Amino acid sequence: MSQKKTDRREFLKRSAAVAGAVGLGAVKPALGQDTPVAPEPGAFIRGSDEMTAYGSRSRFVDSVRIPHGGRESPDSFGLDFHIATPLQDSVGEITPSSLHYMGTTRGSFVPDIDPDEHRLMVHGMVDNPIVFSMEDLKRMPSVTRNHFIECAGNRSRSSHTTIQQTHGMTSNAEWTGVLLSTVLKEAGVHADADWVVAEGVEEVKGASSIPMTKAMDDCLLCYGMNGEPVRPQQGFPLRLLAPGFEGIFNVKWLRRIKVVDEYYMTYNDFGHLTRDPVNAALGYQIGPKSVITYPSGSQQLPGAGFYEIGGLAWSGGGRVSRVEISTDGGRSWKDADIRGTAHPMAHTRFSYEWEWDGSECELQSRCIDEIGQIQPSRQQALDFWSTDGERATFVKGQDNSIQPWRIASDGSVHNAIS
Ligand SMILES: Nc1nc2c(c(=O)[nH]1)N[C@H]1C(S)=C(S)[C@@H](COP(=O)(O)O)O[C@H]1N2
Ligand SMILES: [Mo]
Repeated sequence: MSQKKTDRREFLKRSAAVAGAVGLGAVKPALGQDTPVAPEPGAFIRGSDEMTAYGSRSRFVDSVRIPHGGRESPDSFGLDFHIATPLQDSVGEITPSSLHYMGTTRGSFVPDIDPDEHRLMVHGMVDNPIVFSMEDLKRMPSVTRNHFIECAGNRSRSSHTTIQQTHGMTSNAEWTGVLLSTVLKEAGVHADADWVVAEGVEEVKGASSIPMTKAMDDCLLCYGMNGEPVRPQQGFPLRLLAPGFEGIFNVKWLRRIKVVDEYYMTYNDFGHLTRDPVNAALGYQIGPKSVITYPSGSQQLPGAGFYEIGGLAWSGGGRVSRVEISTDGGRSWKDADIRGTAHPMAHTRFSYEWEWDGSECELQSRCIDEIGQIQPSRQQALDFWSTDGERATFVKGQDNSIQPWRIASDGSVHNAIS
C-alpha cells in the first residue's frame, strides 16, 4: 500500500472518531437545541418556482436603465425609445442582457417574433438567393465574440450629471452567431457587388447599407447574447453585428440581406446624416473612447485616501492597447492597468491606483487603440469641427472626446465639461 493511501486512511479514521464524539454528546449542540434551526423569515430568499426556473438578482441590488435623451420610454403607446445602461454600477466588461442599452431610429414597437416562423432572405447580386430559417442558421459554423455597440447619440453634455447620461448608450456583450461572410459565400456574391443592405422587420425597417469589405470581414448574424437567445429589445431572434461600426448599422430583427452595387439610401439616413459632406461621411468606425466609471458624476468619495479608479475603454479601430489616466486635468498622464483581455472592438476594463489628497482635482482617461489612434480632448474635437469663420461649440458626428470628472474637496464628483 502506498504511503499516500495509508495517510488517507489514518485521516478518515481520525475524522470518524471526532464525528463519533459529537454524536455521543461530548460537544454541546449549538444554541442549546437538538434540531437544526431555520433562519428567521426575511433572512433568506424562499425558494419559488420562478427562482428555480430563471433566478433573479438580490432585492438589495437596484441598478436600473433609464430613458435617454429627454424622451419617455416606453411612451403611452408602448413604443420604446433610447434607454441608457447604468455604467456607474458596472463591474467587469460584460453588460448584463437586462441592462444592455437600447437604441432605436424612430422608436420601436419591439416585434414579438416566433423564431420558428422567422426567415432571413439573402438575395440581390448573388448566384443562389437563399432563405434561411433559424434552424438553418444554427446548423452553420458559429463564432462567439465580445463586442460593444455604441449609439451615435452617446455624447456628453454639460447638463448631464451622471455617466449614465453622458455615456450610457454603449454596452458590451458576448455575441454568438454565424459570420455574415459564411452566408454570403454560400449565396455566391457577384464580383461587382460592393454593398449589402441589411433590413429589419419593422415598418421603418431599420435598414443600413454596409460596405462589402466589412460584410466579408467580421460582421455577425447573432442569435445568442451572453449565453442565451438575443433579447427582444436587442433584436430577437436575429440581429446583425457590425463590430466597431456606429450603433445604427447593427440591424435588429434582421430579415433581409440584399447584395447591391451601390450605397442604398434608407430610412436610417434621414435625420441621421446631414448635408454637410464631412459630417455625412462619418458614422462608420467608432473612434477610440474611454470613460472613468468610478469615480464618476454624482458619486461621492467618502474622504481622502486610497481609491482604485476604474473605467471602460473601447475602439472601433480594434483592440484597446493602452489607457492613460490624468489626475490633474490633463496636464500629466500615467498608464492605467488593463484588466483581463482586450478583445477587438470590445469594452476593456482598466484600473489605476490613486491616493486622493483631499483637494479639488480633475480626473480624465484617454484610450489608445492598436492602430495608434489616440482619444482626443474635447478641445481637440471642437477644433477639428471649427472652420476659419466659425468656432464649433458642438462635436459633430460621433463624439469620442475625453470625459473629465471634477472631484470637489468635499468628495462630490461632477461633470467637468463646459
Ligand atoms: N431594426 C432595427 N435595428 C436597429 C435599430 C432600429 O430602430 N431598428 N436601431 C439602431 C440603433 S440607432 C442602435 S444605436 C442600435 C442599438 O442596439 P441595441 O438596442 O441592441 O443596444 O440598434 C440599431 N439597430
Ligand atoms: Mo443609435
